[in-house]
Amino acid sequence: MATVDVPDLVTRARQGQPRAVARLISLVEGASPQLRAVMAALAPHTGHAYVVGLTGSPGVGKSTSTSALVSAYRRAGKRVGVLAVDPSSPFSGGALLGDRVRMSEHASDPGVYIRSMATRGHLGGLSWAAPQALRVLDGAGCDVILVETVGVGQSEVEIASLADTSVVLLAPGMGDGIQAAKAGILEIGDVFVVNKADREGADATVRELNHMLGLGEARAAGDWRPSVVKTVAARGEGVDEVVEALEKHRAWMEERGVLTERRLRRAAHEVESIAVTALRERIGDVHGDRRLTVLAEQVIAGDLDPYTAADRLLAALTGPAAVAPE
Ligand SMILES: Nc1nc2c(ncn2[C@@H]2O[C@H](COP(=O)(O)OP(=O)(O)OP(=O)(O)O)[C@@H](O)[C@H]2O)c(=O)[nH]1
Ligand SMILES: [Mg+2]
Repeated sequence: MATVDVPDLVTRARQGQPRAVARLISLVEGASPQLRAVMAALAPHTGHAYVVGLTGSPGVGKSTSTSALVSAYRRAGKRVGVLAVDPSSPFSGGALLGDRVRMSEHASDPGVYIRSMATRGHLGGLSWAAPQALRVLDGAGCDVILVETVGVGQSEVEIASLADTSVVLLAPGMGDGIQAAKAGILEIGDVFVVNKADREGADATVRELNHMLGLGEARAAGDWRPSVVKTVAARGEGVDEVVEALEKHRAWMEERGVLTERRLRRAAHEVESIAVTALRERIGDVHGDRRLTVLAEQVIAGDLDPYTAADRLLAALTGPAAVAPE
């Protein structure tokens, strides 16, 4: 990949040039060595965006809801970023093509950035790349960032850990409530949306959901009681209520310092994941390294136990080359 003029690119991204934002996210996706400079330049401009994660079974209406939420936030004059993350695919584009079509009404709006990102095959995967893409969108001045995960499973829970507020979408008649309970999705939802409310069974799903949320561990007084909202995303119905529920949750978190707590946990996770990735890369380099061979020789000779050898290896890996914290 050609080297880029990082300060220039960051300046242009901050001015709201979509191509510059796209280029920065490509640097994230490509794990570019220039990322370090990008993140350093962006750091003073981050911390402003409100991050909302959207999860739910395939076809439940995540992209349609995301698009409707973009419209709602645009009406309120907010700059919006959309990140569609596909943890199961090594390619961006393909599986997300349909989403581009659904988002196409926003394609020419300069106040909206839409980006899909594949994270498989990445060292550290989702935990490594997605937060950095969020930083780019945040630094580019987005007020709200909507993160949709394509695919199911563990990634939903991971996305939840990326977001300030997590929205779980369900649809009537799919046994979705039960599925969600099984997948541990009930715990991560701050706001629940029963989409496709134009279909039969929406009220039953809302009841089922309210029941299951009530049955959960007795909530301490003052705990957040998740909102349940019915929508027909395809027609934009109920979307203002979703925005309202999101704002309510955000205000609740701000009042109690929960937002800061969540962001602290996220940043800690991000730092840890970068450190682990760096360490893993150095360990990778060490295969066939003379230092490792010498340690192995000492182990088979009985001169060294494997734990001490590992300690020495770690010390060698993190020692001279590493930058010690001040
Ligand atoms: N009847 C009805 N259909 C809807 C509604 N919202 C979305 N759909 C349709 O449901 C289908 C799937 O919607 P998407 O928004 O692509 O769902 P998704 O959750 O993003 O799907 P994946 O990204 O593939 O997991 C599309 O054909 C939508 O038009 C709704 O409120 N009612
Ligand atoms: Mg989708």
